[in-house]
Parts: sequence; structure tokens; C-alpha cells
Amino acid sequence: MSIYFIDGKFADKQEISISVDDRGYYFGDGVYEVIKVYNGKLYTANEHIQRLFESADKIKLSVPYTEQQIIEIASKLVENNNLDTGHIYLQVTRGNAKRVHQFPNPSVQPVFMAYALTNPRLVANMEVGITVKSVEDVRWLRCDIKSLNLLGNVLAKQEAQEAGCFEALLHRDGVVTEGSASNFFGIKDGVVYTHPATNLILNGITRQTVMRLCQEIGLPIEEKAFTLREAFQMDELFLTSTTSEVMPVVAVDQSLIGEGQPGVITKKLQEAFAAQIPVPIGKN
Ligand code: PSZ
Repeated sequence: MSIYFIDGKFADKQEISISVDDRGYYFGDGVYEVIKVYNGKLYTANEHIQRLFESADKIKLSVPYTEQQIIEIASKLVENNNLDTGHIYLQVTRGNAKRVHQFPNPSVQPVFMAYALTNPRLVANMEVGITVKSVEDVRWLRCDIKSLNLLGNVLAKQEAQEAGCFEALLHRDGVVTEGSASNFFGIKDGVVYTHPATNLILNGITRQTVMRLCQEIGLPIEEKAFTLREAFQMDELFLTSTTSEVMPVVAVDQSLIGEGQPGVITKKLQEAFAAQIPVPIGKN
């Protein structure tokens, strides 16, 4: 997995270098995406690349490639690295320039970097479910941007991990927003709830897939935020992300959700999710 794409070409990781003046390094001034690869095939790549363009637009950064070119770069990374199941990481920063806060003037070439990583599906976790810790959401008010500025997310995840939990359940003013790197869903009396796609959360691609699957299965789904207090009372709770897919949450702050096991509706959504991921080459 050592073939990277940077500065317009593919190169071995040993041979590439990044400038200390990269604004990603100084300011987290850039955006990124993670595209899942199943059995050597890119999954929902167009959606992720579209979101990369949207995030870049929101910070007035121009991505130096077209959607089709990025698909080609990602596909070549899969091929050159012989990636079976894992992901492609993509990031764009505002480029290399003397450290001043304002954008470089005249502007400089953005730095586009991408690599492939083997990352097996988290099947064991998905089977038994995971636990989460509630953490106050102290992040900025543009969480809809997939920006490299992740300190709030980093600190939340670390706090969760130190408590022996898989993920942080973030709440702002008592309202559940999302996870440090995931979206949360609650199920009560057969209705699926999740925070609306506002500036307070990242509108997850997996979140959108799961909302579509709910509609296809005939599960009522409402983009309506729930409180942390309500989260404890949910019949079922799960989180979604590119790498976690549909992940059952069986406890919040050591308090069991439902029976403390993956719920039936969550399992149904896991099955529906698994049914639409790319199958191994030669089996379709
Ligand atoms: O490898 C990992 O742990 C990944 S790959 C993508 C994520 C984690 N997280 C994306 C994410 C996020 O960073 C925040 C703050 N909210 C929601 C999500 C879920 O977005 P999707 O479903 O697009 O991955």
C-alpha cells in the first residue's frame, strides 16, 4: 500500500515529501474524503467526490481535478496497490505559502494527495455492537464541512477511547448531534430518528444511504434531532460511517440501550446495507 498520488503523479511513499509550509499543516486549511473500497471496487465514490467539491467550495478552495479525474486517480490507487477491501483517502489543502492567516496572494497551487489503505470490514463489532461515551460537542458551527480541522473530533474520540468506548456521542445544548467520525440514529416505537443535515453535522454518505434504505424497507424515518436524555430511552441506537457501515450501539455511558444487544430493526438495516455493497469480482 505504498503507492501514493501527490503533486500530479503516483510515487512510492518513501519518495514523496510534503512542505512544512503546507497550510494543511499550519492551519488544517483543507478538506478531505474517505471512499470505501469493497472487493476492489469503489463504493459511492461519486457521492464522496461531490461532497469533496462542496466542502472545498465552502472554504473557497478549488479542487485541482475534475470528478472524473479523481475517479481515475482513486481507481489507479486501488489497482496499483492491489487493494481488495479498505479505503481511499483524499485530501486537498490550500497549498504551500508563508504562514499568514489570510489566503496566499497571489494564490498558490492546492496540494492534492491520495492513498489507499487496507481496512477490513468491522464485522465483529457489527455483530455484537459497540459502546459510546457522551461528550459535549464544543466544535465550531460549520460541521457540515469535511475539513482537516479535527481537533474537537480528535479530543472527543480520545475521551471516548479512554473510557473504553468505541465512539463519542456528541451533544450540543443537550441535543445529540453526531459522533466524532459518525452519524447517530435512534429508533423509538418503530420510527427511526436522526439529526437533520444542518451546519451542526456532517451529512454522512452512509447516513444518506441508510435513510434511503429505510424508505425502501418501509421504515418511517424522520430527520428530527433527539436529546441525550431521549437517547438513553431509545429502543435501539446505531451509528453510521464509511468504515463502520451500520454499527449497533448497545450502551451509552455504561447504561444499556434496549436489551444491550443489537436491535432487530438495526439488524434489518445491516442486512439491507450489506446487500448493496459491491460483490467480489467474478461473482456478479
Ligand atoms: O475510518 C474511519 O473511522 C472513518 S471514514 C469516515 C469517517 C470515519 N467519518 C465520516 C464522518 C465524520 O467525520 C463526521 C464528523 N460525521 C459523520 C461521518 C460519517 O460520514 P460518512 O458516512 O460519509 O463516512
